[in-house]
Amino acid sequence: MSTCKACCENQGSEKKRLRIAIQKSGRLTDETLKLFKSSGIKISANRDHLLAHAENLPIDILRVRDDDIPGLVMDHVVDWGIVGQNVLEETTMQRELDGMPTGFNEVLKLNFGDCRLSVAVPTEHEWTGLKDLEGAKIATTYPHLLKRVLKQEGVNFKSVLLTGSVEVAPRAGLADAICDLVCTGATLQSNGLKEVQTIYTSKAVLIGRDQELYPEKKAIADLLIERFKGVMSAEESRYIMMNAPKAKLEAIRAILPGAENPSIIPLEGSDDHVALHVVSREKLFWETLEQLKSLGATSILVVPIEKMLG
Ligand code: PRT
Ligand code: ZN
Repeated sequence: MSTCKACCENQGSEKKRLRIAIQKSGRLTDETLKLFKSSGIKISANRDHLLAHAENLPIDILRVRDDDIPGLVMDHVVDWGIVGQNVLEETTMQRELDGMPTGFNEVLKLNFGDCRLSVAVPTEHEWTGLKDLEGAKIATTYPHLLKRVLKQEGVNFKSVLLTGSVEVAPRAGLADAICDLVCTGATLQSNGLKEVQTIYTSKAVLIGRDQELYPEKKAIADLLIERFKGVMSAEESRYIMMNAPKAKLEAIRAILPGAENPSIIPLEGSDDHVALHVVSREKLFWETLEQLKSLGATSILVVPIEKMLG
C-alpha cells in the first residue's frame, strides 16, 4: 500500500505539536513573547513569518491579527490563542449572529492587556448618565458589547462602526459620542473627549478549543499551564529579608501581605533579634516597608523572584 509522506507527517504533527495563535504585532505581542520566553519557549525572532516553530518544545506559533484569534480557536484551526477578552466577547456575539461555531475554553487569565471599554463624549457635554445617549450616533469597534449594555438601559442608539481612529469621530462630525478602549485616558483627553462610563473591563486571556487534546498535546499543554502560572506568580512575588526584634515577630507577620510561613534564623551575637526570610505573593508598597521599619525591623531587603514552581 502506498503512503503519502507529507500527509502522514502532517497528521503526526496535528496530534503532537501544540499550535498557538498570538497577535502578530500590537499591544499584546511583547507581553505574550515575554511570557513565552520566561516559560522557556524559544521561538525564532523573525516576526514576519506567519508560522514559527519553537526550537526546544513541540509548539507552533501562528502570528495573526488579534481579531482572527477567537475564530481560529473556535474553528479548531489552532489549539490555543491569546487574545483580549474584549475581542473574544465581541467576536463571539458576531459569530452567534452569523451562525458560526462559538465554543472555546478559558484556560488561563493572563496578567497583561488590561484596559476598559468606555463611553466618552466631548468635554463640554454635561453628562447625566447613559440615558443621554438616547438617539445618539456612537462610533465604536465594539457594537455588540455596547448594544448589550445600552439595551439593558433601554437606550436606543445608532452605532457607527470604525476599526481605527475612533476617537476622532466626534470632531469629524461622524458621531456624537464614542465607545472605545481606554488605558491611561491620554488619547481621549488629547481629542477633547471625557470618559463618562465604563461598560466593560478586559485583560488578555489564554483560550483553548472546546475539544479534548490528543494525549501528547495535552501533556505539553499541562506543562505550559504550570509554567505560565509560575511565571505570573513569580512576577507578583517578592523575597523579603530583614532583621527583626523577636518581640515584634507577630506584628511584623501580620502586616506582610500574602506572606507564607517565614524562615526565622538566629542572629549571631543577638538574643533579642532574628533574621526573617519570607516569600510575599502580593505587591509590596513603600507604606508596608515603612511600617516594618517602625516596628524595629532593620536591613530590609526586597528581592524580585525569577521563577517559582509549586
Ligand atoms: O493589528 P491588530 O488587529 O492585531 O491589532 P489592533 O490594532 O486591533 O489591537 P491593539 O494592538 O491596539 O490592541 C490589542 C488588545 O490590547 C486590545 O484588544 C485590548 O485587549 C488590549 N489593550 C490594552 C488595548 C489598550 N490597552 C489600549 N489602550 N487596546 C487598545 N488600546 C488603544 C485604544 O483603542 C485607544 O486608541 O489605545 C488607545 C487608548 O490608550 P490610552 O492609554 O491613551 O487611554
Ligand atoms: Zn485588531
